[in-house]
Amino acid sequence: MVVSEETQLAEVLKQNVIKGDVKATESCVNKLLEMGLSARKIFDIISTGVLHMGEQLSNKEAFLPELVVTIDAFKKGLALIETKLKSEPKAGKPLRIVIGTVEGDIHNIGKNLVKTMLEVSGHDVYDLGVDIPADVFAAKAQEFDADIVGMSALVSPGLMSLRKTVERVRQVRGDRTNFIIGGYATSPALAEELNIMYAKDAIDAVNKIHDFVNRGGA
Ligand code: B12
Repeated sequence: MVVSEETQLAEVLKQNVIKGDVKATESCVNKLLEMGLSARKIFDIISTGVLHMGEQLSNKEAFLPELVVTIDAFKKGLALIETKLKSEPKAGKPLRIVIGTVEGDIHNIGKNLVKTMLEVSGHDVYDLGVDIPADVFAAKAQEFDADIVGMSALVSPGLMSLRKTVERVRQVRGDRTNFIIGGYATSPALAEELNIMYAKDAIDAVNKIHDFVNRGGA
């Protein structure tokens, strides 16, 4: 099988992001742009690098400092394609999404990645930040006229707040707002129980929201 120069370079780019090699990441991104690869495809490659490192961290095959340098390389690569990304045509209907990490939880790396992925997919995202009480989610969902509220929950005590947020937002918004959850403390079973969406990672989040739109949601 002949592997194209583009495919080889894409793999090298992914590895450079994983290693957190900023200079090599920037050089690969520039080369791929010169070769005519779309900003969206380059974004997918650099994101895969971060997701890979995220998985390694979860499996205890890597440590937090390694993820930090990976994210730095990702951000530097992203900066080179950001303008082009925004101007490329997007697939599907854009939604209004409020995202945040639930009360009692300060983890934000995964949430930030999901936010970036949703934004580059054309959605209008309002990021509340971390440790967000249910009432704040509900007020912002109403003010922003959100189609979707996205909640990140990595610590188990945060699940009480997640449930409360679903309740509060439903009180204010009825069925005009749907939900998507993710993070270590969440699960497909919890999502099923609450009749909301679950995403295992940022790519899955974009796909689930795309499916939601195609099913006629929002
Ligand atoms: C990094 C980390 C930290 C960092 C956080 C830095 C930061 N700015 O976020 C620091 C060191 C500060 C930290 C602190 C703590 N942590 Co911590 N932390 C982690 C660790 C190792 C990795 C998380 C991470 O960033 N992964 C990389 C990202 C890319 O992956 P991700 O988070 O899974 O996100 C992806 C998906 O989950 C999904 N997703 C995530 N959010 C969302 C949201 C939406 C809307 C959607 C659709 C999808 C989605 O998409 C993301 C991108 O692909 C996890 C271990 C783990 N397995 O998760 C423990 C972990 C979450 N931490 C844990 C704990 C206990 C703590 C502390 C309480 C420790 C302490 N005693 O102080 C404190 C938290 C205090 C608090 N109240 O929040 C536990 C939680 C256990 C539990 N069941 O409660 C874990 C699971 C470690 C463990 N195995 O014990 N932590």
